[in-house]
This record gives sequence, structure tokens and C-alpha cells, in this order.
Amino acid sequence: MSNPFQQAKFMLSANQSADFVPDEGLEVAFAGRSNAGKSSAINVITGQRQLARISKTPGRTQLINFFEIDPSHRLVDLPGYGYAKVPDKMRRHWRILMEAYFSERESLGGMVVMMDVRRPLTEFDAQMLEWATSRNCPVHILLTKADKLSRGAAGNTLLATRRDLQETATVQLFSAHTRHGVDEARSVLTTMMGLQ
Ligand SMILES: Nc1nc2c(ncn2[C@@H]2O[C@H](COP(=O)(O)OP(=O)(O)O)[C@@H](O)[C@H]2O)c(=O)[nH]1
Ligand SMILES: [Mg+2]
Repeated sequence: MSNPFQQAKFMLSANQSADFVPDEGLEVAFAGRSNAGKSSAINVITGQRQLARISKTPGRTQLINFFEIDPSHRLVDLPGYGYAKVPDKMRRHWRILMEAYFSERESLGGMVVMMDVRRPLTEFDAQMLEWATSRNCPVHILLTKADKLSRGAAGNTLLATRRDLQETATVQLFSAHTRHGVDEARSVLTTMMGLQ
């Protein structure tokens, strides 16, 4: 299977909605708590180390990073969240930026939410799901770092998460280290974007 995400190119980082790229075509946004494995997943799924490296550049981690796949399709890397020690001012700014994105962005066609398989559905994750479902945006969840659990334990978490979420989202196991679930993630993303 060819990988259309391999062509993704960095467009810009936005700190406010006025800086977002034009709201045209279709984009899929990636979200996850800090340390959930978002950058690693983006690297493996796109087959490009460059993308997550750009998003990790100091100063860009709290921004929304836009990547172009082709003129009418984009990937969007949303800023992570969840450090206990984040100053209040930063927390507020993060919320304002995210609310602007979810309320305004008409080209948002799907979301991929990364959650550590050992700790899924945190408060942060619930907020993400709420923002997505409030606008009928399809959500696909990657339970990351699946290699950290035994096959049985990971499978149980998968079933429990599916049961909790019912129709809210689709869920799969994923590991950037073993590449478990990479083909499935690419296939869901391709469908979300209408690329196949
Ligand atoms: N065991 C394991 N560790 C992972 C995996 N993916 C990421 N990590 C580790 O988890 C930490 C956070 O990963 P990163 O991708 O930077 O997370 P981000 O903060 O969500 O972008 C790093 O130390 C990674 O090496 C995985 O699939 N398996
Ligand atoms: Mg990261």
C-alpha cells in the first residue's frame, strides 16, 4: 500500500485562529496528552521523522502545527496537555486556542486521539472526545505503547475501552516500537480523508 502521508510537508504553526491556514479541503487532527506517544505515532504512521521533529521544536509544542499532504488534505498536530506543573496562563491559552479550533474549523473531518494503553480515558481525553462529538467529528483512538502490556492485558483494555465509548469512537491497539497497528491506523486515516 502506498503511503500518501509520506508526502506531508510542514506549512505553519499557529498560536491563534487568525494564523490558521485557509479553512478549505479536509484535515484530520492528532491529539493526545503529553507523553502519550503522539509524536512517535505521527512519525511511524507518516513514515517521516521530520514531521514530529518540527512539532517538537521548542516554542512549537504549544502551537497548532499544520502539515499539507496535497493542496486539499492536511494533518494537524494539536498541542499536548496534561503536565501537572503547567502554569495557569499556559493552560488558559491552550484552552482558548483549542476552543477556537474546534468551534471554527469547518475542514476538520476527523480526529486521531492517542492514549497510553496503561492509562486511557483521562480527564484530558474526555475533554477531547467532548469537543469532537459536539461537532459530530469522527474519532479514532490509538491505545499507544501496546508493547508495554502483555497481549492479554492489552486486549482486555481494548475491549473495555470500546465498551466504555460505544459509538463515540473506534479504538485500536498501537505501538510505535513494534509497529503493531500501523497498517490499521493508516487505513482509518486514509478513509477519514477520503484518500483511497
Ligand atoms: N514502549 C513504548 N514507548 C513509546 C512508544 N511510543 C512512544 N514511546 C515513548 O514514550 C515517550 C513519549 O513519546 P512521544 O512520542 O514523545 O510522546 P508525545 O509527548 O505524546 O509526543 C518517549 O520516551 C517514547 O520513546 C511505544 O510504542 N512503545
Ligand atoms: Mg510530542
